[in-house]
Amino acid sequence: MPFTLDTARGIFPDTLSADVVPATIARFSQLNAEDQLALIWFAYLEMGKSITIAAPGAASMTLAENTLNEIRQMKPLEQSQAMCDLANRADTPICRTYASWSPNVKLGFWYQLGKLMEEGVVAPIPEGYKLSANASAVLQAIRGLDPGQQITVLRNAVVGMGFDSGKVGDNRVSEPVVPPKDMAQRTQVKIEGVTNSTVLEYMNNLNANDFNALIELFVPDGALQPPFQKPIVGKDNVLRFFREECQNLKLIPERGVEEPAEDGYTQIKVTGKVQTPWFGGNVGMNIAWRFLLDPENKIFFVAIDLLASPKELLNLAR
Ligand code: 45D
Repeated sequence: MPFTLDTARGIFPDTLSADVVPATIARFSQLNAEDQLALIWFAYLEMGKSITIAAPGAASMTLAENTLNEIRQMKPLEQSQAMCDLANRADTPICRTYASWSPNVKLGFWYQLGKLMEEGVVAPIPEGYKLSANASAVLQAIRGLDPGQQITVLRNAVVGMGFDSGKVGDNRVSEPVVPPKDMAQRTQVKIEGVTNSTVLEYMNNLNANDFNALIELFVPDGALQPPFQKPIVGKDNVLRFFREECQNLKLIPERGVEEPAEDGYTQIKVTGKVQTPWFGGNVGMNIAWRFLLDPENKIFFVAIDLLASPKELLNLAR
């Protein structure tokens, strides 16, 4: 029987992903808005002691600038209300604008808001704010995660705020696409146990921001499944995702395994590290890529998983 998207998702079933991330987000979502904001504030302050976050690109700042100015001009109580509205996913003009932003614009907005809160320009979390018992427990759970999992929890918390993005039409706002790296600047990955040209080109093209070359490695109805998300299906959608959310990533694959699958397909699992431009070399996320290639060596499916533990980097079982 030929592969379907559903059966493809099940390749390398022994891969252990960091389920603690969606579990923590689910607990976080149950908290009231004040607790959510205070909890992120405390988590962010604590993490900031050991890992530094890079200032976002100027572009994402410009895109959020109008909304930031609007908030700046509010009275302190209104500022707190605007932030609570975001956490509550309320239907307000700001929450609708927020929903139209790509994840990086959302993160840039909060990065800036955090600075303004520190400077006292925007209403801070009240000094001595006491988290509820549940919120303290969630913060404690976050403390126990590794840095790659912590930043994923923060990112997913931020991305989930604002009005339901499915309900705001498709006036999407994202940073401009950077040109691909010059050929002379490009790096070539080496993966112990993997020589497949499509997989190597996937890594090299993504590292070079060469999304036009990258997308040609996929079959027309190919799919890509980011960590903790449903698959994105079809070349147009996958290309848009690359352009909106995948600029300046650094993929550092380490090892992998290739083996024939049914109907002339090939399944390949690769493990290694990924760095986000937000934290650079300070945070290496432990990642697995599970590729299913068709008989023409095109990508039918690839899943990207955030791994449960570093031990999983060595788990190449089929
Ligand atoms: O609420 O092969 C305050 C794909 C308090 C592509 C705050 C990939 C109040 C294919 C502190 C102000 C992309 C899938 C908030 C590979 C408040 C592929 C602010 C994987 C919110 C490999 C908080 C890529 C702030 C991966 C400013 C795995 C928080 C990328 C900032 C992962 C948090 C990237 C930031 C991650 C988090 C980035 C900047 C996890 C960034 C996380």
